[in-house]
Parts: sequence; C-alpha cells; structure tokens
Amino acid sequence: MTSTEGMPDTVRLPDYQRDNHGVGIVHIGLGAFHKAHQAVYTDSALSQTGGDWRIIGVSLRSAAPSEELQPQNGLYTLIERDASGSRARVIGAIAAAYCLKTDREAVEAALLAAETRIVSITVTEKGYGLNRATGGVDPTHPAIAQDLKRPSEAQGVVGLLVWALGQRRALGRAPFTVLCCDNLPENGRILRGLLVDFARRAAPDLADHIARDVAFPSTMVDRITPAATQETLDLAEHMTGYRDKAAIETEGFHQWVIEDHFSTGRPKWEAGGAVFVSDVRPYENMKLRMLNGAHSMLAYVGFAAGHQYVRDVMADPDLSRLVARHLSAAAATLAPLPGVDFGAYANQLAERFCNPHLAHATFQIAMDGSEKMPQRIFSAVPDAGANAGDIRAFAFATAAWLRHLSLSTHDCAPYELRDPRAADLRAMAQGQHAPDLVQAVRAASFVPRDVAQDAAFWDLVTTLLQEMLTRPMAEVISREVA
Ligand code: CS2
Repeated sequence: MTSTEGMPDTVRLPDYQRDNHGVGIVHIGLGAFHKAHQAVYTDSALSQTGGDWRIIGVSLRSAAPSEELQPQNGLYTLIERDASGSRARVIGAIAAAYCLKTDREAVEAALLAAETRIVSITVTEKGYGLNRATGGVDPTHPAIAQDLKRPSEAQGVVGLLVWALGQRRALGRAPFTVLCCDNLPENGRILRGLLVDFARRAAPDLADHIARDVAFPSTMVDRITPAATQETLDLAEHMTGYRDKAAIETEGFHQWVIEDHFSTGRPKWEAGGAVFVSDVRPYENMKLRMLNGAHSMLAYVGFAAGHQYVRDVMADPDLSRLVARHLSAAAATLAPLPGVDFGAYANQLAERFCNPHLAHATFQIAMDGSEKMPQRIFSAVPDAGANAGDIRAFAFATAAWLRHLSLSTHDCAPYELRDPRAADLRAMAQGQHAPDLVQAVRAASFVPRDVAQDAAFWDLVTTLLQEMLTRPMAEVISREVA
C-alpha cells in the first residue's frame, strides 16, 4: 500500500494533502499502540486544523516497524472493532519511519531539526530504566549502563533524549517538549527525574537546563490494542483491497488526557477528542488502578485457568465476577473526580474487556509484571481503607502474579516468564515455597516501602498463593467467589 488510490468508499482516508504538512513530532517507540493512539489523534488534528505536525516514527531496536511502514510511504490501515462493527481508516500522520539501530543519522537529524517541537514516547514501562526507590535512573539497567559509558551513542530513550537536548542547546535551538505516553503514574514528572539524573551523571552542565527549560507534560493514554496478527492483515486486505503489512486493529474506544504544558506549541489534538487538564494525576490513578489493575489480575488468573484471551476470561462467569470485584475495590481507593462516575467507568471497562472482536492475549498482558504491579496494584493497597474485601482483591491479584512467577505447571502447560527481571524473579520463586517467594518479593526494590511493611497484606498473599500453588486455578476461582 503506497497510496490510497482505488480504496472502497467505506474506508476513511486522510482528507488533507499530506505533503503540505511538515514534520513537528518525533515519536520514539513505533509500536501498535502509537499507531492506534497518538498517530490517530494527530491525523484528526491535521485533517481538521492543519499545521506542520506530521510524525517521524522511530523504533529503538526492531527494524520491523520501519521496514513495514517506509515502503508504504508511512500509510497504514487502522481497523476499529467493537459491538457496532468494524471500520477501516487509513492514517496519514506518519511522514517517515526509522530504526535507531540502522538509521542512526536520520534519527539524530530528526531530533535536532529546528522543526521538531515535540518528542513523544511509548517504549513500555521497562524501557526507561527507572529506579523506583530513588526516582532516578537504575545504573544496572542495560540501556542506562551502556549509555552512561557512551552518551553520544545512546541506545536507550533516556540517554538519547539527554544527548539530543544537549546538542540542541549547543546549536542554539529551543528544546522540544518531551511527552511520555506510557502507563506510568505522573509519567512526565518521572521522565523529567530520569533525564535530570542521567544528565547529572553523564553531562552535568545539562542537568539544570533540562530541569529548568524543558516541558514534560504528564498524560493518561488509553486504547486497548492487541499485537497485530496474520488475521489482522487478512482483515485489512479484505476491507481495503490492499495488502498492508503495517495494519493494526484496536477497539472503538480511545481516551487521552494531557497536561497542557507545551513550550513550543502542539497539534490541536482536541480534534481527535483529547482533553486538556492542569493535573492529570486523578485520571492516571483511575486508569492505572481500574483498567490496568483489573487487566493484570485477570491476565494472571485467566492465563493459569487456561483462558487465552481477555474475552474468554470475561465469558467465564466466576472470573468476570472477580473482575467486577477488582474494579470496585480499585474505585474505592480513588479520590472523587468531578464529572466522573467510577461505577459507570467500571461498567464501561467490563464491556470493553468483553469485546468479542479483540484477540487480546492474557499472556501479553502478563508480561513485565515487576514493572506493572507497582502502579497497578501495590499503589492502591495503602488507600484501600478498612474494607477487608478490597484488600483481599489486591492480595488476590498479587498472589496470582506470584503464582505466575513460580512457573508451576501443576495446573497449566509450561510457559516462559517474560519480565526484565526474569532471572532474579525465577531465583526468588525457586522451590515454589509460598512464604519464601512472598518474603523475597516483599523486600524487592520495586515494592513501595509502606506496602512492604504491611504484614497483614502479605500474610493474606501467602495464604492465597499457597492455595494457588496446590489447587487448580479454576477451583481457586470458584472458592474465591463462593
Ligand atoms: C495492558 C495495557 O498490556 C497491558 O499491560 O494492560 O496495554 C492496556 O491494554 C492499555 O493500557 C489500554 O489503554
């Protein structure tokens, strides 16, 4: 697919002259989520209000995204699927696609270009090298360790941005706004802390400049987007008549809440439905604890119970009751948010999880638990208050994650533990002895101190884990809802 010529009129096409719009954004992390989210909002902004805001997409390691997109002139098919049907739309917002490993010069040129006013990022939670105990970089993280030694050849996002901001300052160019779009709480503030800490270690004269002159708005991003499969490409071909190697499918729902703090302008993302606020934290907490927290719980429990996709979990009446319990426990930890009804939000989430068209694998969500559990589950524990049922929901989710770490095959087929800390976690889980595993994880640096000290919580986790290690998950689930 190199152009949209001859596409059926059921397909929505970019209705703006792509070449008339310059590039204003470099996006790092050119995965399915970016293509289903920020690029779509930008496409709507270009269509409705114009501007030089097209995107240069960059992947850090894998050449696949640029190899798929570049020959298609940056065009790709987005298929939205929900109860009301499937709709195809061709997104024109991506002007060019590169891989840092193979196209370093082009990536550097884009980061230093005067026209680049925003660098947005989706590299997933593990891509940052965050030390949760200090809020700074983790010098043992592979990308951070290597980039501290050779900052001018940075391979990770933190080192690369520090390098680019330093070069821009030397060239007399205004710094770009850094827009983190990953599922971390106060993601802008976290990224700012990481860049400043990295600069202190590798380029001390830059630390104050970054702290003082660079804008890091925080954002809450939401759209359930499974990894594309062969069926996705077949469906796109069926709907558009074109074989599109970069096609993706996603749900109809999307949400983007952003702090309006951009030092060098921004697209009119409102055109795509983005909402601008002064403080995004309450929205982040709601989404991380309710959507993502329930997702992680159902992924660990559902995977062990033999459910491949989220929709299969939701079709299991007992498990879907556990999802409802988790959503209500998470909602109870939140401060009221004017204009938002957490009960209605929970119902909408359950409906989204049921989407029969989305093949969202529980194994995909189960990945990287040590990077996800802190903001999704642990952070809610101190706010759970006196309701014993609520604490139990978080203990149950934690036990299910530990059950996943144990790699026990007493009630499921063997599987791989996918986590940046897999080696350490496997060592902690050796022997599959619930109290030892609980003690080891409790002392880990990614567990917040106040949660680590909550003995009653971990006692409950131990009891639940013991059950999960000795009974089939299906039985644990029925006992839990009984
Ligand atoms: C999911 C998220 O994979 C996961 O961990 O919980 O990717 C989730 O689908 C998105 O945050 C939805 O916006």
